[in-house]
Amino acid sequence: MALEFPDLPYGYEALEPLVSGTTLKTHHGRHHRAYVDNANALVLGTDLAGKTLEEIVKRSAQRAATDPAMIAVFNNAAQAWNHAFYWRSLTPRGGREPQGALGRRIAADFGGYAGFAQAFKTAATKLFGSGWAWLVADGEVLRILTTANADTPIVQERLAPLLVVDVWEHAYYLDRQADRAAYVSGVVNHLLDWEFAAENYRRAASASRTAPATGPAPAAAAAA
Ligand code: MN3
Repeated sequence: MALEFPDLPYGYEALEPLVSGTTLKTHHGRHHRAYVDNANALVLGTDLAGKTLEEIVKRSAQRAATDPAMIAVFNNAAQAWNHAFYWRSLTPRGGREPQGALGRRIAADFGGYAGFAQAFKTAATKLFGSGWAWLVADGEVLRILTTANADTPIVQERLAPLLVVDVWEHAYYLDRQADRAAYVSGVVNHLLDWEFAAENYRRAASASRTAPATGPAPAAAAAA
């Protein structure tokens, strides 16, 4: 079965004025769709055809070191996964601070929500070139992480993404031109979906409680 191109979870104009309908139509309808179409075309006739998107991302990441053809599979499949997660990380009803267990964890790890927001904005704004800014659960601890290009934390077994913000220029250039900081501030202050993050955090926390003890972190994770 081919990979599905998911609908946006809200209308194209739902995030205005912070993210315009024009941006969302292009970003979702052209960029995200192209990643899904390319991934489908690239796995056709290979043993990755029919696998889930997450499996294709993980297997192509593992094989890319020895099989250069897997680099394009990874780039397109990972971008398809990252974009689907990004749409769900945003909501027109955002702007409320995280509550409950996730809110307490953020207070513990970042010295309060304001500390988190400032650190996240700085990381997202300063990331050089194209990429993504993530809030991830790393075992019991929360971390802010940036990845370049299509890279995604789901290839690291111990990391569970909670939220992501796309900082490729196509995410903001039509609205903000070169002012990435304004886009990032608007998203963090008004559009992050903390209920989605809390759901991801609950799932990650219960998985880490039931998981067997693991060995040392892989080198890639330690360097990230
Ligand atoms: Mn994008």
